Amino acid sequence: MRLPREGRRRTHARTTRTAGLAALLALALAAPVTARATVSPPGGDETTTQYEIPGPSTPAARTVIAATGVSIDEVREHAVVVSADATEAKRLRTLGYKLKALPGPPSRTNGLKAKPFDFPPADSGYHTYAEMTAEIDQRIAQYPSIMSKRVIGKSYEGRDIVAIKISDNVTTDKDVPEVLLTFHQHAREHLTVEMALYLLREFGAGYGKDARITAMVNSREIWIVPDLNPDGGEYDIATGRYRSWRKNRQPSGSSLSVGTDLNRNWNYKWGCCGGSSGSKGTETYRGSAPESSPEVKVVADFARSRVINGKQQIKAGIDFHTYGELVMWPFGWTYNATAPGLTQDDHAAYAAVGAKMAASNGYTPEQSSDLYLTDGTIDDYLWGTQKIFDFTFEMYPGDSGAGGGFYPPDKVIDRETSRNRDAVLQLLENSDCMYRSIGKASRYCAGS
Ligand code: NO5
Ligand code: ZN
Repeated sequence: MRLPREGRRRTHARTTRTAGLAALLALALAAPVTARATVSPPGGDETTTQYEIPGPSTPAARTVIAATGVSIDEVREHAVVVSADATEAKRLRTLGYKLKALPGPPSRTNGLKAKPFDFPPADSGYHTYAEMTAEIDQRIAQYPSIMSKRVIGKSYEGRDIVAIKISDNVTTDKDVPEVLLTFHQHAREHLTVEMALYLLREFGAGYGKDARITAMVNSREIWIVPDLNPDGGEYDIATGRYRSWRKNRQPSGSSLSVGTDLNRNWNYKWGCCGGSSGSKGTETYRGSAPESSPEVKVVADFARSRVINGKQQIKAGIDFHTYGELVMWPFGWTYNATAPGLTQDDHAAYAAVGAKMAASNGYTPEQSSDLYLTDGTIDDYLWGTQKIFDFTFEMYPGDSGAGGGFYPPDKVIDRETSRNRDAVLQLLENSDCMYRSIGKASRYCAGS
C-alpha cells in the first residue's frame, strides 16, 4: 500500500494495531482455506477461467449465454468474454458455443514470493481490507470537520461495512440532497476500492481550496460506501495469487457451493427475467431470496434509513465496477428504454446526465441492458423502489487486451481514478434536480 508522505507518521500506531488484527484474522482464515484446497469440493468454490466466445452480437444473444450462469466480463462487437467454471464451460459447449481459454490473471510477483492475504508485490499500490480501513481512518482524522464514518453492518464473515459521510457540519443531518457512492460489489474489481479512497483524498484536500468541491461539500451530503464485498475481496487475494472471484463468501444453504452475486440479490424484480441464475455455484447466482446476502441487506437498509418524513433524501448515486469504460443506467431487467416506473422524462434525464459524465471520462454511455439482461441489480432497485438516479460505472480498462482486465497494474490507479473526478462532480451538481438536464426543472423540481 502507498501512503502519502504526510500521512505516514500520523497512522503509525493505528497501522501497527491493524497489522496485529490482520495477522489474527489471517490465522483464523488460514485453516479453512488450506482445508478447502485439499478437499476441493465441487461447485462454487472452483476457480473460473476467462473464455472468448465468438458469435454473439446482440443483447438477446448475449443474454442466452449469460443464462448459463457465467458472468459476461466483456462485450465486443461479435464476441464476448465470460468467466466460467468447469460446469458452466461444459454447459456452453453442449449448447454449441466455441470457447477459447484466455490467459489467467497476471501473477505480478516481480520475481518475489507472493504473500498470502496481500496483493502481489508488483501491485502493492492496491489496498487490502486492513489497509483500506487504515486509510479511511487516517482521512477522518485529517478532515474531521467534513468527514465521519459509521459502521452500517457486517459482511457474512463479520467484517465491518462502513459508510463515510462527507459534508460541512458533518455531525448534523442537514436538509440537503444526498448522494450515494458504492464500490466493490464484485470481489475481483479491486480498482473500485481505489476509486473510493481517491474520492476521500480529493474531497478532503480540495475542501476550501477547489471551488466545485467546496460548493458540493457545503450543499450536499455525500455517502461513500467503499467496500460492499470485503469477504470476496480478501478471498480473491488470500493465496497471494489472484483468483478471479466475483461473489461474496456466503455458503449457499447446505450445499458446498459458495457465493451469491451481490449485484443480482437486490429486492426489485429479483430473478424476474433471465438476468441472473437460480443455480447455486454459478457466477451470477442470485441467492435464495432478495437480500439473502448480508452485504446487500446492510446497504439496502442503509438506503432505506435515509427516508426521512416519508421522503428519500438520496437523489442520485454511482455504483462502481470494472471493466469496460461504460456509464450505464436502468433498467437492466428489460431491453425497453421506458417501463412502468421509468417514464420518458426519467429516461431522458438519466441519458442526459449519463452522456455528460461519459463526455468527461471518455466512457461509453448506454442503458445497462444494451449489454445483456440483468435482474436484481442495485441500479434497478434504487431507481425502481426509491427513485434514486443510480448509475453504474464500469471503470478501466475498456477491454482485456492491454489493460489487464480485472487486474490492471497498480501504476494506473492514479490516472484511472482521477479520470472520474469530473463525472462525480457533475453527478453531485445535478443531484438537486436531475430533470434540469432536460430543461424540465420547473415541472419536476419546483419547491425542492
Ligand atoms: C455488471 C453490470 C452489467 C451491472 C453486472 O462485469 S460486471 O459484473 N461488473 N457488470 O453484470 O453486474
Ligand atoms: Zn461488477
